[in-house]
Amino acid sequence: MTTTSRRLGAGAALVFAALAITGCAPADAGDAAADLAAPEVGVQLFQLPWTAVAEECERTIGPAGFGWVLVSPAQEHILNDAWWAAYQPVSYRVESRLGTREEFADMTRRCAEVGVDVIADAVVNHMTGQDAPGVGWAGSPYERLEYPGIHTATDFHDCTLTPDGDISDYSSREQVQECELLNLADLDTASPVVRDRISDFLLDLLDLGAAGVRIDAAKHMAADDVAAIVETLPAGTWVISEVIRSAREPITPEEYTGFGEVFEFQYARDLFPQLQSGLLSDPALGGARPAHVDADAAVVFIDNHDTERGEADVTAVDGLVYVMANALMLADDFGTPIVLSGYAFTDRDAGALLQPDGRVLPQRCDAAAVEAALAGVETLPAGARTCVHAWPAMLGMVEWRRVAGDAVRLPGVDADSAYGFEREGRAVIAANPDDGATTLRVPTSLPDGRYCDVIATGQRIGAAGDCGDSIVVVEGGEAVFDLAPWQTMAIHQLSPAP
Ligand code: ARE
Ligand code: CA
Repeated sequence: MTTTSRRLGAGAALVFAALAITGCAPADAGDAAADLAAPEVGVQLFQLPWTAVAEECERTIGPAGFGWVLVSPAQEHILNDAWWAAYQPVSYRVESRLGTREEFADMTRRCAEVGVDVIADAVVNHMTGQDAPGVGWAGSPYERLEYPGIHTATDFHDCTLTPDGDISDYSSREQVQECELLNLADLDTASPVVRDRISDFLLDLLDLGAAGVRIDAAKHMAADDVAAIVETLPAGTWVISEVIRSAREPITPEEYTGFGEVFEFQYARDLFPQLQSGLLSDPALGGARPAHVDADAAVVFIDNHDTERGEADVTAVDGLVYVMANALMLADDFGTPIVLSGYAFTDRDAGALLQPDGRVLPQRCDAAAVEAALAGVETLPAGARTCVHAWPAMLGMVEWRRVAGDAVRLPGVDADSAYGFEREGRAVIAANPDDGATTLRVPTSLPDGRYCDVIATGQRIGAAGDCGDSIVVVEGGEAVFDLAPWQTMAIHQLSPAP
């Protein structure tokens, strides 16, 4: 078992609980900040260059209290402007459109300095999906099943189960794991030579300062193969496997939880129908989740770079609904959440904006960029960053989650369309997935008073300014939320209005 122990620091949570019992927590927000639960929320910085990731860590992500970033693949890739070129590795050199090896190492160091781990996306199930010979970003030549000095034909599966060797039937375990995903040359991960090569690569990423890896297309490798590779990594390495759950398929995410965590795709799928029907309720959002991997193994998200371009019913272009979905996830007590921060697009294949030399343009999520995104992601020019991680709502909810710590999630209440719940004694959230305004009263043990809504105003701890009209009143054991259509509001112990 090499899973990490990096999640919510139990010690920090206990100190916080003691503070809360004295009843003086809201009084001195400055002191209390030290007692927040450990950073736990991640950000997927899709196709952002290493230099820009480092800056974002220092300027926004670290100070906001996020714990980790997931970056796009670092390997040398095919020459093609589409974003997905990154998922067709030509070699294991850390040299790509996103940056050099030195820049990668500098990024992990700078992020670590502000308390942010970097998780590298590792493409190890396959190499390129090209039938014609070519040359990679860093100059490495390749042809079909031949990667000089790296892999030769015997390192790959030779699938004869389908006419063209591509996966055609996901109900066949053998096809999914030994045939080609989208024509991508499928490595024989049972081979010791191949395993060693992959292991060396992952160790190199760790040497360069990555705290862990996302295993791309893990479903397409037998869990035993992935386990054998993971076993060669130092204890404590964080491993997150991408195994897209499907009730119609034999390979399950559960097979991959013995050596790490998995992305739980079912989490968002369960939430979307509730948002669309305007009827949020506990069964999908709280309590036991028989349809999900165990909370300890689950990395949860509203969308990722694939589902944003595919199955996700709610994405950044949906504004308030997207805020609601992410806020409910961040308020939840299930799994390790990650927020997606990518760029605007109309064409699914469109890559990030490039500089004349072909490198990805390092964009910054400064105040102007955030403001532009808040005005509506669908109005951004293609390629402009969505900066979701820097939206006030996300910043406010990251803090909300750290204040909530390990407090119990109490059963939700609803009235009309609105729904809300408390993390016992620490924090309350309410959402109104409907076209009409409404008022929701959520029972709470927060002291009576006026609280700032952190969804509207962002982080409150240490904030000097007032929060205008974005106020929720707690009186007589109830938090009274006046909710506009599709509004989400959230308050916590350390967000009393000044
Ligand atoms: C591109 C072209 C293809 C071409 C190929 C080779 O689009 O037409 O054949 O290149 O030249 C990404 C892009 C692909 C891209 C690929 C390689 O999404 O479009 O192909 O890079 O450049 C399955 C896998 C899952 C995978 C998804 C996309 O199980 O692992 O498909 N996700 C990861 C990454 C992707 C990436 C790859 C893997 C490849 O996150 O970004 O692809 O490295 C059901 C099943 C799922 C299945 C899903 C979609 O839900 O349950 O298992 O996901 O359908 O088919
Ligand atoms: Ca495979």
